[in-house]
Amino acid sequence: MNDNMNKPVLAQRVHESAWAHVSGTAIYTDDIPELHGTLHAALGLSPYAHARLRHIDLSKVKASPGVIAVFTADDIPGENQCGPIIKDDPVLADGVLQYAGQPVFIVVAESHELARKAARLAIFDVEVLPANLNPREAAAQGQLVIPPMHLQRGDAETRLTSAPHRIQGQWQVGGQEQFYLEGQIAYALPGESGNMQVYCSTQHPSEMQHVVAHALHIGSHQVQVVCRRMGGGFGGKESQSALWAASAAIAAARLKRPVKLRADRDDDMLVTGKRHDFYYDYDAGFDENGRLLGLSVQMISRAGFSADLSGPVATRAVCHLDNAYYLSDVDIRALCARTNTQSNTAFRGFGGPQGALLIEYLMDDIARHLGKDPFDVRRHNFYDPDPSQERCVTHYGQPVADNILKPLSEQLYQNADYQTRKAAIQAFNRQSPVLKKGLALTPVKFGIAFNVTHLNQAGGLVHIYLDGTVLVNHGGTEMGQGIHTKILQVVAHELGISADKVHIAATDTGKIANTSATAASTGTDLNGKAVQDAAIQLRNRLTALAAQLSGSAEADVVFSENVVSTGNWMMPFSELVQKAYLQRIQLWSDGFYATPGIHWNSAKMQGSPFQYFAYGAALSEVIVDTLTGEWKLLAADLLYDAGQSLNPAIDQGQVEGGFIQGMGWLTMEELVWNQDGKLSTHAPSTYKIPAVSDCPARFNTHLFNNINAAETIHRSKAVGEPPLLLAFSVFFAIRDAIAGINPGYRGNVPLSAPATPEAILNAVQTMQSTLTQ
Ligand code: MTE
Ligand code: LUZ
Ligand code: MOS
Repeated sequence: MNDNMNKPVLAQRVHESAWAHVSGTAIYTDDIPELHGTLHAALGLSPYAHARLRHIDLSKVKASPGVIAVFTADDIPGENQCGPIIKDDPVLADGVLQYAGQPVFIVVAESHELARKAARLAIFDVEVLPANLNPREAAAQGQLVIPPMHLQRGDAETRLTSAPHRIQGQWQVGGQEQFYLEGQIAYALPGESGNMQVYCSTQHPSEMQHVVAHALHIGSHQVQVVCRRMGGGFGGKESQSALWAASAAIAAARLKRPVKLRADRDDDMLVTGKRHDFYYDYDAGFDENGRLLGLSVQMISRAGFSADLSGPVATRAVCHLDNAYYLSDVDIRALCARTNTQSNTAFRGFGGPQGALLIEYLMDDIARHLGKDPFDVRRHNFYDPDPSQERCVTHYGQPVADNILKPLSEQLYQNADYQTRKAAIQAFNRQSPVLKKGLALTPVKFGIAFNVTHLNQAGGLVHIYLDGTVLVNHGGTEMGQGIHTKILQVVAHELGISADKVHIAATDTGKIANTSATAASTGTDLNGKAVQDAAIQLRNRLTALAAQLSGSAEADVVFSENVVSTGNWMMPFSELVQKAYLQRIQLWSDGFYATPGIHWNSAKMQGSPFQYFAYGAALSEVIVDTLTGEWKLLAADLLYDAGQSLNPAIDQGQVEGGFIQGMGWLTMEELVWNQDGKLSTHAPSTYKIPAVSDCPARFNTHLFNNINAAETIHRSKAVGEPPLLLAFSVFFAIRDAIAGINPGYRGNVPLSAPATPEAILNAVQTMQSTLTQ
């Protein structure tokens, strides 16, 4: 890869930590040298899905070798609470056990191993209560963590009854474990006057600061949270790092010693929430051409025992039910069911994938019902690109003003040879009784901005030192996605200096206050603009000085390649900085950004919640073994709209990674709870995520040539989450292969998601039975 020093932005550049990552020198929270006297904590977990806790006998825990102390809910100095929006999420269970795996006590010992061993020795005296493990049943009983949501436009009921064709049914999609490689971890260091410093692997340092302050009953100004990087977050460290930060801090405050709490994989998976599994009831009416006329949908999500982020996740699901398609007459309900399982949370896409997947399922069914090509039906339902047309406004009232669905998907259709390959697959399937191939081309439209409007703000802080080097702080966190690299590029560009002169400091609540989570794919959009604001202020001050020193107009001053020049006059950037210092010019600046033009009425579910849309399309080709249900992805062609990409190398990595992660969700990752409500898939031995060997032999990723219509940082577009939805093409290619068993069949191919080999085999057998009928 070309490390382009001359062109800091809009150019390929290696990840700022790439060398440290591959050489093992990158410092993660667990690698921070431990202070003398550091103790290690582990959590004691509930063995019951639902029970009243009468008494807990901790004598064996306390007597276990190396144990220093054990803390329960009663020992928390402040609030026993870590719910991000609704306060229904205790740090430690108090009185009632709400899921198997819920933390009940903290044990602190001389070593990590000794703490973990002791944590198993508690004796629970409980009254077992009936556990609700089924989201459909919970919703039917009115067990919801927040009130139901309802979005309505037009008259779905009338359009459904008058439609020439109608399909009704139920479907569901499974959840997904974030499976960040670095597990949850926090290292709490007590300071003087009751202050607390916490190193934590988190997407949301400010939220950790506030949760710790409340738990310790101190002010937020007494808590400092620092995160240099995460080994992945994927949404799982947006709110749910709080439990770990609070527990470590509570123990550290009580013992006045540094305490580290590092979850091992099993505990991490048993304790923390995942992507919500969704349960759908749908009723769709359409015409002969496959155009949707009316749609009524109810979505039930598994919230788990508490609300966490289930509300905004459901809102995003409702707002992405359209994916790329105009919905004239719709009625959508969303229910967040309370179950006695982990509290589900953010996961890449944040409900968007669960909403959009259903409409893609319907597009596929409509095409099969009418005997049409699924991509033809899809493009026939696309939003109208003409902004004066009614068919360009989303069901929540936002016009799709920057619609490039047609040119983008047509480009992929042509370049990836959809027609030729479809014909070749049909020919292959005719002569191949056991192995069947399939393909699918699916589009993506994804709204960019937090759907909670006030979260769309960010801060930056830029320091220029006297040697001309620059230190940058901003509110975003690095989880591997490359935000620090992009931020560094933005600052280097504004100051006309090479990237090696810029360093991005660890994210620190003491540097930038009241930050939003690095989430909703907005990290670079928000923080990039904030640091640009700071850098421009500094450049303006230096420009005035350069104009004065050179006797030329400010408009003629150029900052480029570590030199400041106008006409014949030039001066190294570092020299100009020293001159500025001697003239007592301020050499550091803050910056701020708030996304303009967005608004949202949550009661009506109407507004313009997104700043713009990101688009993409994918064509996947698979082969399925109809005797075993095994399958393989043969080829994937991905096209993604990153606007003017700040860094095409990083964006390509995000597109490929998101796609493979989405493929894992829809085809191999399966969460299973046993009849007692214990998650039995809590380690890689039983929970299968995609590996390198699952990448297709033909794997083409391209960025669509586009410029963001919205005025974003260098007109780039967000890239973190939307590519996950490109994996829909894999699921529907598998469905297409199964349909190949009986090409004349005009019904629903009954494939459930995830399409594991078992699910595929079930669908194959059902399809085979249609042959003999
Ligand atoms: N990429 C890597 N390597 N690791 C991650 O944890 N998280 C994803 C995405 N890409 C993630 C990732 C999620 S869920 C989000 S919201 C975005 O990155 C957040 O970063 P951004 O806003 O800077 O794109
Ligand atoms: N909204 C959203 C949110 O669209 N994405 C998020 O990650 C999020 N997180 C918290 C609250 N609202
Ligand atoms: Mo990403 S799910 O918004 O952290």
